[in-house]
Amino acid sequence: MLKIYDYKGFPNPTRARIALAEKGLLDEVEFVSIDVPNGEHRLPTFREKNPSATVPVLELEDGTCISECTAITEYVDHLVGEPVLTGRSAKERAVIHMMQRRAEAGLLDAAATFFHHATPGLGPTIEDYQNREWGEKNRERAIAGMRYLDQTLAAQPFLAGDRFTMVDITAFAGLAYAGFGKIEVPAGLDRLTTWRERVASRASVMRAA
Ligand SMILES: N[C@@H](CCC(=O)N[C@@H](CS)C(=O)NCC(=O)O)C(=O)O
Repeated sequence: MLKIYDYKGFPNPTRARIALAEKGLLDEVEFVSIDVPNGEHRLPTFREKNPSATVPVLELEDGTCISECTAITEYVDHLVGEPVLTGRSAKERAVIHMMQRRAEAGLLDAAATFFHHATPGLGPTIEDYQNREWGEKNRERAIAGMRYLDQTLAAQPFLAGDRFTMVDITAFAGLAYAGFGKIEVPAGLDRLTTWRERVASRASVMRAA
């Protein structure tokens, strides 16, 4: 059986759970909880699975460990058919990966950096280095990311085009991370707000989040 090491409710673990739920695989996976707030992910036993010491990690039956939500999503997307989250044609796959990186770097990672550097984050044991100025800079980056994604939705219903993809999962988790740090979505980003409501009402998201 596939295993996922994660911490339920945290934004990146939620990405993997939504991808699994979209593919109808949520019940095919054994979830192992890693106590991130108390630093279990930094122990040598966990670093053997993921040297970056982050969750989620997918462990295959042969013991291969896959970290990074994009990689986990690629894996589960190739296991079973619909819906396709990472694209079919060369063009679709390229656009999805481009937009995925924009949503990740420009929103999710920026919001995470704000949370870890400019707020108490996960507490003094985990936040052993904080740079408030860098954290604050990343609040601006996250808000710029929101504005960019809002603009993208002027021309299309989902962030990589006509269909729901892993980009939507990443950006949805990015907004959740922004919420953790109390970064508000600026007023007037109505496309982003209605897109978020649409994504939140998907059965997969309701099951996974
Ligand atoms: N790029 C990674 C990010 C994973 C990540 O940062 N996960 C957070 C939980 S949401 C974590 O494990 N944080 C541990 C820490 O900050 O020490 C991915 O896509 O999986």
